Amino acid sequence: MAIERFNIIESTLREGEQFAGANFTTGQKIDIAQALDEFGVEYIELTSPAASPQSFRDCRTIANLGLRCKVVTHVRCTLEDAKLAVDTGVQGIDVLFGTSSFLREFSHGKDIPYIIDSAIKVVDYIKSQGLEVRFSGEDAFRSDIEDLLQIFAAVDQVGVDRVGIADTVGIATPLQVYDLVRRIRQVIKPTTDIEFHGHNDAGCAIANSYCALEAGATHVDTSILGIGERNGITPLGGLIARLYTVDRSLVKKYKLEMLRDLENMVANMVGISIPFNNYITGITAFTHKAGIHAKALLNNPETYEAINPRDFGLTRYISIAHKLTGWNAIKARAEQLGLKMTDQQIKEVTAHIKALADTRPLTLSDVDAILQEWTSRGEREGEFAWA
Ligand code: HCA
Ligand code: CU
Repeated sequence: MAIERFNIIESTLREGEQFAGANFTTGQKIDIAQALDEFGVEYIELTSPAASPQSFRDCRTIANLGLRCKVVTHVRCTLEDAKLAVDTGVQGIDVLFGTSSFLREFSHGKDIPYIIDSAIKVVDYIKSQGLEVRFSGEDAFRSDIEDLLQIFAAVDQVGVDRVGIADTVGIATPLQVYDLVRRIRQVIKPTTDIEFHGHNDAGCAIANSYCALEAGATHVDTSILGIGERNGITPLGGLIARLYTVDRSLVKKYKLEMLRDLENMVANMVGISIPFNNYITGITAFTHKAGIHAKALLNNPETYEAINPRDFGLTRYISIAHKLTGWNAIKARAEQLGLKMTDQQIKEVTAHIKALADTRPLTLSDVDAILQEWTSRGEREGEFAWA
């Protein structure tokens, strides 16, 4: 199914606060909220105001910044939490109840009729306050599907805006996500939205989020660099990469050139560095190495690039200082340095560079120096050439 509309619920300030290294100050939260708003996410989700007195104050502060995006907060499914959330001035509330047998047995100990009853009361109350409300089943993929559908149908009846499924322990597969979203679609009104929240324990968070959208989900949760409980959730940049490579127009509503700065900012705040293989912003994400790749890339970058680095304000690199290099790349570098060399000379110097790289690691400066030296040698020889 083609993705027609979707919204990102950016949860760096909620799920991301649950990351082991995160301890955001109020100022840092404001910086993150403003940057995400400028980037263009549709929602930002904040830690429950019931979590601590400072969480309540921060929630109120951010809800009143006058951001363009919707500011929502996350709460347990109780009237007390919902009232506290309303008092902060947020525009929407994301309500959560554990629906899996694990959570029902080892966490809150409540049965399905009790869950339905509380869900209806809380959703009703939030709607009566004129706020947007979402009801989500925690650990949905280890919940009984019939139970889940029954709960969603019940909250749909009382006007919930969105139902959500959380892959809390990161076990779902893309096909399971697809199937569950389709089944939910059948029991709720066509106008009710569906949200997916996916953990990355088994490396499927991005694929699962994408499949949820393909199945008709309308909202996906992300965090910057994927930070969250354990190894986190769907990373904002990864979801963007997934959508961009399907259809660039899906992500043109975001300020893509801000992505790297956003990630650097949060990485610094939580004391991590951006992995080398990160989607789009990893240090090698646009570095091309093998001679064959470099040659084709010089003719047309799309040959080996699904993502144009310039759309993200980034640069591509061609790595030439190694044994896999090729003469086309070396020629391009010589031209860039303004050196005049014949194709024959380029081929000879390339052979020399490859042989040298077999004996020791080379840097770009080494290659540049070799090219300079080769050219001047050629010129000297030229001086003494006899006609
Ligand atoms: C958690 C809760 C949650 C909630 C997701 C949601 C999850 O484990 O702390 O509200 O949709 O993964 O179940 O993040
Ligand atoms: Cu989560």
